[in-house]
Amino acid sequence: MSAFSLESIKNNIVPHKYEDFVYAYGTAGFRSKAEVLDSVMYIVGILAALRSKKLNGATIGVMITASHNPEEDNGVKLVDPRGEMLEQSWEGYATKMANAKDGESLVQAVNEIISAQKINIETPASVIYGHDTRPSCPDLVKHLESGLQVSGAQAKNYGVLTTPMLHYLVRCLNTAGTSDAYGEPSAEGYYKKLSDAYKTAVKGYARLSPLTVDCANGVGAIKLREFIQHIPEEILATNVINDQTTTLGALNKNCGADYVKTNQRAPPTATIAPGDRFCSYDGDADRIVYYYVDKDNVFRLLDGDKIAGLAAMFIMELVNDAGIDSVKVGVVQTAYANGSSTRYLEKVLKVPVSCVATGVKHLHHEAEKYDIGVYFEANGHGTVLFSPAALNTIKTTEAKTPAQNRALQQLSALTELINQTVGDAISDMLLVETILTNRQWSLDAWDQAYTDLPNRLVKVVVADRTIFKTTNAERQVVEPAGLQAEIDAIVAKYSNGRSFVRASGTEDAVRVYAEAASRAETDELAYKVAQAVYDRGSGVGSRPLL
Ligand code: G16
Repeated sequence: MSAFSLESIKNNIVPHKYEDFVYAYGTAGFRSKAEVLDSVMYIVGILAALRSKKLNGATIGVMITASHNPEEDNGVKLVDPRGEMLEQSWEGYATKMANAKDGESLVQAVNEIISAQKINIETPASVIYGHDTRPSCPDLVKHLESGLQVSGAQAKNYGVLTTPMLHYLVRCLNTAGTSDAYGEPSAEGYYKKLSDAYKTAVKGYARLSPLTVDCANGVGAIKLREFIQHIPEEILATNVINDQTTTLGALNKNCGADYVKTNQRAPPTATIAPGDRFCSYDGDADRIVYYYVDKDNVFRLLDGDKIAGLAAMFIMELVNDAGIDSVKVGVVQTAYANGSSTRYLEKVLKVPVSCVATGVKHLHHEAEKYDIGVYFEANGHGTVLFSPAALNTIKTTEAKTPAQNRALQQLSALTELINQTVGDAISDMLLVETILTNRQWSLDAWDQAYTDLPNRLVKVVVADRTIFKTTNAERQVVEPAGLQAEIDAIVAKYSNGRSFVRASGTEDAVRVYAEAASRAETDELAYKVAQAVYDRGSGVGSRPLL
């Protein structure tokens, strides 16, 4: 390990691939075509070391992944000490460093951070990192390592990991030996924690029929296979599909959670019949959606909204049965949440619901405001957070009846089974399976909670997506001027119509969401709004047509 050296930082700078490419730390860190990321990896190594130094040497995580994006993309994000996303105020530093084109300006950006954050560069730095199965990862890792090296960070490579496993490891390392210890900082520790909790949570109930898991040809296939070694088949039966992690071009291609959610259909590789149970992970296994076909072979999606409803319902009942009504449950959604799901949560479950901007970091922070905060994006990204006070109540309440005792035990198992650092496909799958097993519900029974309004997502490519500015948790567009009034006028023509547009933080596109009373109306609404976006945003390629 070498020492932090501004001279080395300057001399080892990795040149930018294209002079005019502008980098931005977005919804989930830096994301773009892998070929432009060498220089970014180098500066992320330095930034991670600075972040660790700022936090007195706490371990910082770096994950190299582009998650649901195509295989040729890649990305990188930083994980803060408790396993949460990088503190937002540091995103600007990341962007500034990434856009420094020569050694001098990079050193200047680094010096600005050191002085603004009053960092003592003598403080040791600790960083761990991992990556998904993308072919571009090994080269990108080398550039990251070079950045860590010039910053004198103590670094450890955990190799191929799911994103949520990296978040878990960071939290474990930083809480080891404290009363808050999160678990054993290893893949084995993660598997054991989750599998032990699952065995407790389903004890005494008959196992459900096998669950087919589409792993998007990504890292989830490798890690799920390792994980299920820890649970006997009599307790959980899974069948892994789309596990071609070494086939070039296969990652996220016509499979995975994003494909299923966006296209509202099963992957073509899945043979699905009435009564079958399916779910899909995304490329780095931090999202999950469930689905089935009904008796008429019609595809039915159980997305993040449905998972939030199921989790909130179950947890609220357990809180009630445990007699700990002082523990308040809340749900956090984004504008993408189906209108029916919000109505179900507010009117049927009578649970408070907040709406925030897209991005797990926004949902996570909002969920921390509740004793038990359930947060899910409609795309299947989410988890449940238990506040320290809620954990303490669950741990210390003395049961007066066997039913109360059982509810407390179940809640306690959930606190172990749920990855509280970030959305986690494996952990969320166990949460859903726990609830369905406790209820002995089929996917169809779960789906009865409410009926989704038909909805549609359309991507529009425009000359410059950054001109699209939104407000009110992304539900209204402020710029380009006049676009919101046009959307309002279009929406007014459809019963139960709702639509909004926002620039993606992970892809070069503007996203259009629409929902309405019928499928035909929804599709028409989505395309009319997409055309308005294309016209006012200098659309690229052909104008969207239904
Ligand atoms: C990331 C974020 C999610 C977000 C998704 C799409 O997911 O972590 O919070 O919903 O991107 O974001 P956008 O609409 O801005 O492109 P993932 O699974 O790709 O990491």
